[in-house]
Amino acid sequence: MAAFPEVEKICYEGPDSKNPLAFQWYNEDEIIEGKSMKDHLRFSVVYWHTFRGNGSDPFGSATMVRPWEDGTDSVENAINRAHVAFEFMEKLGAPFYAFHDRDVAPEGATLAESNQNLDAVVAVLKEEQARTGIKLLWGTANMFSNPRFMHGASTSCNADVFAFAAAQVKKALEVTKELGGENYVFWGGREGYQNLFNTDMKREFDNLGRFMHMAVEYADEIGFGGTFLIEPKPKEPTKHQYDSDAAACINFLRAYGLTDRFKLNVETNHATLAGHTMMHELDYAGHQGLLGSIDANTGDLMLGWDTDQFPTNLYLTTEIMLMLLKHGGVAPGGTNFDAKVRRESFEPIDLFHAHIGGMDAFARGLKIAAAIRAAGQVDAIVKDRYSSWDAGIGARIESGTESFKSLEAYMLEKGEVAPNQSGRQELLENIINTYL
Ligand code: XUL
Ligand code: CO
Repeated sequence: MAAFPEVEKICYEGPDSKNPLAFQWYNEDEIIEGKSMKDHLRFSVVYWHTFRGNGSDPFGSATMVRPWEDGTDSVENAINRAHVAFEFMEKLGAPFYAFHDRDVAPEGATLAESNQNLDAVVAVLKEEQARTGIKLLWGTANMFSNPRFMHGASTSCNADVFAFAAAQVKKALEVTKELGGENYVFWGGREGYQNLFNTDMKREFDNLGRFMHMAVEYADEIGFGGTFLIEPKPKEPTKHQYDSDAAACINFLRAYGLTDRFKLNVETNHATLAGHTMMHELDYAGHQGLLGSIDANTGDLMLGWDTDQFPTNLYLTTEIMLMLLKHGGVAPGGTNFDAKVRRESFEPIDLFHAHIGGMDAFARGLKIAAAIRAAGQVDAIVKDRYSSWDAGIGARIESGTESFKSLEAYMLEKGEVAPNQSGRQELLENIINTYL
C-alpha cells in the first residue's frame, strides 16, 4: 500500500506554478554551465531526519504522525519503512540518499545480531535501488547514540569501545560497498571532550588518526574506492569536537597523513556553530583541494542549537553555489539535505514541502550564481583588486625571486607604498542583489 497515495511524481512546472507539489525552479535536465541541474546538484535525502525523526526536542516528546510505522523496533518495521523511503524519494525525484547503519536497521542485543538486522534491511535497500535507480551518496556508522559511546568512539578512554567502533565501521564499509555507495562519512559524534582535566588530548587524537588509517586499510582490502569524508562541527554534543571546522579537519588530515583519501563534508549549520559562514568553509576546503560534499541545511538566527532546518534563503544558496562552481562542483559528493521538518510540521506531506523548497532554493541559487559568473562583474573587481600581483614587484615576489633583503632595498628606494584602493564591498553587495 502506498504511504503517500495523494502525491504523484513531483514535476517541474516553472516559476508561475502555484502547485505546492511541483518544482518552480528545479528542472533537472536544464543545462547550466554545460551540465544538467541534476548533475550539478546531486540531491540526497537523509534517512535519519526524514524517516527516523520523530519531532522530539529537549523540551518535549515525539510529534510526528507516520502512519506506516507500527510502533516497534523490529526488522519487519524497518523493511516496511525502507519501502516507504523509496516511494518518497522516487516521487520526489531525488537521485541519492544517505544513512547511518542504525537508521535503517535496529540495533540488536549483540554486535552479531545488529549485523544480521542490517543485512536483512540492506537486501531490501539493494532491491529498491535497482528498482528505482536511486543511489547511495554515502553510508556512515552511528557511533554516538548508544550509551557505550558516552566518552567517544575511536577517541574513547575505553579501548574496548575503540574495538567496537572498528567492528561497526568495518560492517558499515562493507554495506556501503554492497550498495555501491559513492562516499563514506565520518562525523565526529562524541569525538571531543567536555573537560580537559580528565582528557589526554594527544592520545585521543592519535587514536582518531589510527582509526582512520584502519578504515582506509580495510577499504583497500575489500575494494571500496569511494571518497572518505570528514564532517566538521565545533560543538554539540561535546563542548569541543575535534573536527571543529574545515581548517582544523584539514590540519588533522595533514598531521596524520590522510589527505590522499579524505575530503570534507561541509554542513551549513555546523559552519554557523563554528562562527564561520558556509561560504568561508567551502572556500577554505575548496582552495585546499579537499571539498568533498555538502550537508545542506540552515540554523535559526534566534536559536543557538543545531536546528537543521531546510535551506530556503536564496542568498545562502547563491553563496554556496558560487563556491561549488568556483571549485569545480560537488561530485562525487552531493547536496545532502541533513535537515528536518520542525516538530509542528508533523504530517507526512510536510516532508514533500520541505524537500521541494530546499531543491528549488538550490536550483535558484545555481541559476543566480551562474548568471553572476557569466556577467563577470564580480570577477573583474576581484581581479583588479589584486592586480598589483600581476606585474612588477608583486609578480617577482610570487615567482620566488625576492627576499627580505631585496624587498628592503626596494622599499628604501621607493620610500612609501603605492596608494591603496577601495575594497568596494558595498558595490559588490549591490551587484549580488541585482541578480537575486
Ligand atoms: C550531526 C550531523 C550528522 C552527520 C552524519 O550534526 O550532521 O547527522 O551528518 O553523522
Ligand atoms: Co550532517
